Amino acid sequence: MTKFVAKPNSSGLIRNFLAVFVLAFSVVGTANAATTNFGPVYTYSTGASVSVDVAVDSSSTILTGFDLILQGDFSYPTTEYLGITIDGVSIGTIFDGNTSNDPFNFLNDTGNDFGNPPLSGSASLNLDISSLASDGFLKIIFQTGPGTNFSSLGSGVFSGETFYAAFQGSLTTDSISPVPLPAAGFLLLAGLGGLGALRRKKKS
Ligand SMILES: [Ca+2]
Ligand SMILES: [Ca+2]
Ligand SMILES: [Ca+2]
Repeated sequence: MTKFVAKPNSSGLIRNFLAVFVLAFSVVGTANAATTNFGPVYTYSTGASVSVDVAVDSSSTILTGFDLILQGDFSYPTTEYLGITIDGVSIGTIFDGNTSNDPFNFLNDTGNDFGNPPLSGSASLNLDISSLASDGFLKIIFQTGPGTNFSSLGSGVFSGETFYAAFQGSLTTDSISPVPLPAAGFLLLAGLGGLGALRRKKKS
């Protein structure tokens, strides 16, 4: 007889357990995506690097996207290429004709003559930036390859300025809720402890 009485109670316990389980993991999984635009920034000399500080939420943990629009005379893939770093971490080399050493989707990984029309590409990333973003900034550096030879562009499409190369785009970051895993684990344990207490109460 007690066996039959126990059945509805135990299914209630399972429901409670699942509720605590779902709560614990939904707290951990809370994410906050943000996209921040940068540029345009310019270079006025051949072989120069161009840097831009992108303000990001200091609690950002993952860099998930990098959209880039640029104008510059990168028409010789063997000598005219562009290295990209974020806070010193290499993202890859573009316009070197090698699609396997960068995450961007520029067609054939090649630039164009005199930078016209401007080229746009995007990259899906999964870069841990929890330490890089803690100061609230990600510094992008565009480093032109040593063999890059720019021809003067009369005026660019970005602002009418005269420059050798121009860069603009956006970074997309994600931040996981600061609720740490141990806290979620504690919730789970508390839930399980509650179940044990209920069971003991029923037995007595
Ligand atoms: Ca490449
Ligand atoms: Ca930083
Ligand atoms: Ca060139």
